[in-house]
Amino acid sequence: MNFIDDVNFQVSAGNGGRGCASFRRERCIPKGGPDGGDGGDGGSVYLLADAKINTLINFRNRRLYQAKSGGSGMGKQRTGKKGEDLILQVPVGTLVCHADTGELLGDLAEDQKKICVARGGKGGIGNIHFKSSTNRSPRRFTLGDVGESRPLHLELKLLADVGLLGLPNAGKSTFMRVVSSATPKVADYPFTTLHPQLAIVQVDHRTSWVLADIPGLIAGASHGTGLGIRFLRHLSRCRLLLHIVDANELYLDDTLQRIDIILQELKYFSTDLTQKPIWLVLNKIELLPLNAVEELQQRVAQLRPDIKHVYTISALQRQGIQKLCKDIATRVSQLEA
Ligand SMILES: Nc1nc2c(ncn2[C@@H]2O[C@H](COP(=O)(O)OP(=O)(O)OP(=O)(O)O)[C@@H](O)[C@H]2O)c(=O)[nH]1
Ligand SMILES: [Mg+2]
Repeated sequence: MNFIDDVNFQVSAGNGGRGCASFRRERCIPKGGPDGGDGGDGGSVYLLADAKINTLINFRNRRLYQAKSGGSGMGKQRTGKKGEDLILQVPVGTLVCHADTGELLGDLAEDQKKICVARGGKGGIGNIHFKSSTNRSPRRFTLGDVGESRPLHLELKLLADVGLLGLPNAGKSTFMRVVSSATPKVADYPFTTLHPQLAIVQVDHRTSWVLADIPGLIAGASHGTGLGIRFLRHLSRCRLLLHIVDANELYLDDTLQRIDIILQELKYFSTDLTQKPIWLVLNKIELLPLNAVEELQQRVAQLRPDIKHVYTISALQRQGIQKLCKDIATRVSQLEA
């Protein structure tokens, strides 16, 4: 498994270094006065979104990430060294929550967005700052502040405009291959796709949209059958869902039950997903006998008048692809606006 989309770990910022109590001691300068410097600030822990990363797998094995503490202040008014910050790179689309309270701390939805998840402690104050007219030789100094520490829960929700849904073998990954330069694995057996993948679909030189392919769903997925429905979370930010159905199999069984299996699982996962526009895409139409495509379209229109958008394509033979991609681009830009 090289794709991980949720992890828990603790982050601890560095403590501030302690301030110094010291006095200037030099030949011919008696009572040189206090010269203890401040402690250095502790390093903070940051999360940085990086478009080159697409999984949280790097966080799988470690429970604690700690930034460096600040150095102690020293004599001759020298300030302690600042503790180094710790910057953890995460995929774009990572949601950051407090693991215990569930409070949302940030949404790293853009490349290079950075948030501080644990602030370093401030350095302590050296005795030089406590000098006053009534106390010329203070021995006072302060310890540095303790750095922040908190348990985090990171959850990746991929950022795509359009998400693919469907039973295994419907041709989702084939569709992705045909419309983009991505090369997801395609094969004639169920669950070829084991984790989500993103690709950019370039419609013309000015228009593009992002497509997400996720593993196929089967009946009972919401109860853990097959690969379950956990990957559906990656569709939660999509504007439009494409429900890909094997037209040949849909044609052979008289009911439209295949369509409902997916919609049912979607409902189990969250009603938010069922509120999204869902377009039905009947794939593999080149396998159907003559006139059967029309017959199937009529059957869908009759039995499921609620499905407003029905497209017929053959991903393998690239039929109907261009029109579908253009329509998607138009719809995505409308939904964006
Ligand atoms: N005849 C025909 N076969 C197709 C078409 N599109 C896909 N296939 C075949 O259907 C099989 C499954 O395709 P995939 O793209 O792997 O299907 P998937 O929906 O991604 O499947 P999972 O990843 O298992 O969920 C492959 O053998 C493809 O070659 C099509 O338009 N016509
Ligand atoms: Mg696939």
